[in-house]
Amino acid sequence: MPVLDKITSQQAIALEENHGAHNYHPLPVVLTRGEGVYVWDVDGKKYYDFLSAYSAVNQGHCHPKIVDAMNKQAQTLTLTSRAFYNDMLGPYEKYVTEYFKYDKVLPMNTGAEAVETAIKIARKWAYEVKGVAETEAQIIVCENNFHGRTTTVISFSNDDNARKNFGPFTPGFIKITYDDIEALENALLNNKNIAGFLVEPIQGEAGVYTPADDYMQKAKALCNKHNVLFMADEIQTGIARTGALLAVCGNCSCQGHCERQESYSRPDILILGKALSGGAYPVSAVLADNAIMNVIHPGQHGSTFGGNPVAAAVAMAALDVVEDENLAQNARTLGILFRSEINKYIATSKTVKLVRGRGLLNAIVINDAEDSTTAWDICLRLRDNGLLAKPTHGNIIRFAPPLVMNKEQLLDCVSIIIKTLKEFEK
Ligand code: IF1
Repeated sequence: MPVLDKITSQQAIALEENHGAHNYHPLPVVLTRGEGVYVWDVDGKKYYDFLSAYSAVNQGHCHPKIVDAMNKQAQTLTLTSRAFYNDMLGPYEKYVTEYFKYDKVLPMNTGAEAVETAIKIARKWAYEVKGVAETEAQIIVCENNFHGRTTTVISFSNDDNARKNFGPFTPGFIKITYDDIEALENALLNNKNIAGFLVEPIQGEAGVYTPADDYMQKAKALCNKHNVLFMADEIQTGIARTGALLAVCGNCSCQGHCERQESYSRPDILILGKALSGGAYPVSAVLADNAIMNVIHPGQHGSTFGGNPVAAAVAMAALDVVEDENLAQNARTLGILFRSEINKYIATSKTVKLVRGRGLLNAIVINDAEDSTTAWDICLRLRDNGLLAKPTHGNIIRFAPPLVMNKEQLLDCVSIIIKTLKEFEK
């Protein structure tokens, strides 16, 4: 069969089943097209996308400005490697460092690679600047974290499914309870070997677990006090998703650009991915100031594709869109509306325990055993009713639509969700 022939859902699913590794369990829907907040399946049925490719498509599917930048650059120059200079990387590096207010950026491709990069930078900083004895550096991480799938990153996961039979693991990580500032203080006390504290401002995979409003600020202050790098994994929470340019900004509406962020919770190492490209292309980045980033010298880190001209063009367009279309403010306003509408329903519901989140990164917790299939069954029914979402650990459904949604569309989605949930009330 020629690969470009139209195929049915059943054929597409069978092909993946037969020829692809079984490392995913997708919701049975086969998508062929996307535009803004919508996606269409191979039969032409239209859905609201309430996952946004795990918060990569914040700017909406196939945003014309991003697609245009990608097309133009793809026709001009796609890849030089870093063996030579190219005329897009420098302008992108200037753009992205000014955008997020850091001295330097190290460009990579996927989120996990950017986390690996941040870990390497933090360790090198610990040895060469802080003065930790070689091989002794430790990084503090949180329980129930999700930072990616590489062997080092899963070394400090506590998800059995993600770890089992993938060892031996990389040493040098200390795990503490999330959203527990005392636990962080205890881990920092009397330990001179800590290089950094790596943390998600909101834990996505753990079910959109949202910490206390002042957790990030307090963690940052403790890191400062103990000369430890505060490393924020904003791969999922960043780029306007939670109602501010960065989630470490908490409930402030500064879009990451204000004094409050500068003085309280500005990460020493900022890790970005996903929506840095609007979901058009794999683009990730690690940002830091010179005192930290300058520990990296030629030959010590890199990637064939990192910082390629297409990635540079796409990322600049994607970040332009975030500003042009005021996506942080929109996510903030619609998020408040979403949670208040869902909360009205929850007051009458036996099926849903609670809704939580910030901006347009939200989740509902289903009132059923953690290992029951209720959340999955609800997602199948949501699909039938024209809205795509995916369960996460422990009977939780994540709701994260593209940030280009408008109020009318959001209320339409709320009514689809409530109508569907009602079908599950006992
Ligand atoms: C999968 C979750 C989301 C991330 C944070 C790094 C990475 C991710 C905070 C790695 C990636 C994705 C990967 C995806 C599932 C998904 C996910 F459910 F696992 F937790 F988004 F919520 N840091 N998260 O969330 O980035 O290397 O994938 O580019 O299928 O593994 P990546």
